[in-house]
Amino acid sequence: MINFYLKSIKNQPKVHGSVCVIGLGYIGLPTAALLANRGYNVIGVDVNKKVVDIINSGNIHIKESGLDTFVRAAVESGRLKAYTEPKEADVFIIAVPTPFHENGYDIPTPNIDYVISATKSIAKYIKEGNIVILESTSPVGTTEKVAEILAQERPELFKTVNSEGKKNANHQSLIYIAHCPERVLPGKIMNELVENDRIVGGIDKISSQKAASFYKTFVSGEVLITNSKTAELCKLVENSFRDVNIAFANELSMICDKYGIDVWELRELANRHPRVNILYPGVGVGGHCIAVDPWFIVADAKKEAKLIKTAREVNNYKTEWVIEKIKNEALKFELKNKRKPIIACMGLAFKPDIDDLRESPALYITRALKQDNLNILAVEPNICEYEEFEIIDYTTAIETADIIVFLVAHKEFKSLITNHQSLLTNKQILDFCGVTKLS
Ligand code: SAJ
Repeated sequence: MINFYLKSIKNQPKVHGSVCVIGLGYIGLPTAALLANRGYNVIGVDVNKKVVDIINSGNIHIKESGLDTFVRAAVESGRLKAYTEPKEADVFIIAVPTPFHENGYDIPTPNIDYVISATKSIAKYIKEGNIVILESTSPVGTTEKVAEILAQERPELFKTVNSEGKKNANHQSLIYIAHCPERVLPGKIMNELVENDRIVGGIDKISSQKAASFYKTFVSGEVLITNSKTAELCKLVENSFRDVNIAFANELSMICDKYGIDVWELRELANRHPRVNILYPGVGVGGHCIAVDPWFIVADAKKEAKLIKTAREVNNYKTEWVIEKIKNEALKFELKNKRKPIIACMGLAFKPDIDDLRESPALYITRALKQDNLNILAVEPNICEYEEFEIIDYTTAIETADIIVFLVAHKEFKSLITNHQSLLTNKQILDFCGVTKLS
């Protein structure tokens, strides 16, 4: 796909203009590289000088399939240059993190300080006719906040004008501001940036249209127009939908355990109903999106978002439940064998077949077991080294361990089950991710 996209660009209509991308992380850098390969002159901005230097040398500071090829091509073409300060451009894209506030809140509450400072940082470079797009996942109302800040910093760009440019009550600004949430799946970012449908919500109709025209120059999916608040909530709802459905699967797994029922068999059978589609239970929900975004709704709609909040709690509880299960099995082993077991923790990443450890429940579990003085062997086939644990090759770990705990359904583990069953004979297996059940 990547080489195909790079080659196919030559046949696409030429684009003109420049784009300034603020924040060169998991979304900003792939977007900047894609736009540069599409033909835009891209100014990539990051506050971290190290990141800027790495990118300008044609390299990358994050891992994502195909990203290295895109960035190298973009930098070599001279159309992607990174800086620590913004510059003038036709389009500004804000793709900075929106973490939680550190403390002082009973419910995890989004902190939009980076969005605010990014907005302030571009204010002096914005000119009449520019498009400002917020891509960061944001609580409802953030795009309007961006507009407010720009109006304070550059009031002359917010003169009330009508189509003839004369003062009237339409309150249109001379720039266009919209939210276009990123919706790409880590591991498939380069494909999904191009192929996914995009939602574009402007602070007014003309902003939506202008921003949508820009996305149509590099997105092959549909570009759908709405207002900024709907676009903001749409992104949060997509991830909450998934979280709620995973919570259902996780809750089922605990109910099944109580009755000694195999949840994987139950799931298969229930999913034969034409209108049932239960997701996979696991060790909890990780990554920087699904475990985070639902709180953006709950923090602001405390009374209304009861189901969304409960789903978050169920998914978090599932991780603690897994830890307790493993500890109980370790204790039983110790009572029987008069020594502590060696436990192989199979998988550290937050989901199968990636090396991303962000908010990973598998990593959290492995850490918790180690802190409880259990003998653990950390296995992660997608990572060679990790500061906290020695990473052990999975065949060695299986040979050495007494208890094998499958935390992530990596393809290596599935093939181990299929092709090397004998290695697992006489081992106690705890499978929390269905690796022994899924083909
Ligand atoms: N998981 C389960 N059971 C399942 C599916 C997933 O336990 O049946 C777990 C995974 O193991 C992982 C977590 O959920 O720990 C999240 O993984 P994921 O693959 O569902 O999603 P992410 O976090 O990698 O990416 C999501 C995507 N959102 C949706 O699918 C609705 C992606 O499209 C978003 O762009 C991304 O969040 C984001 O950036 O918001």
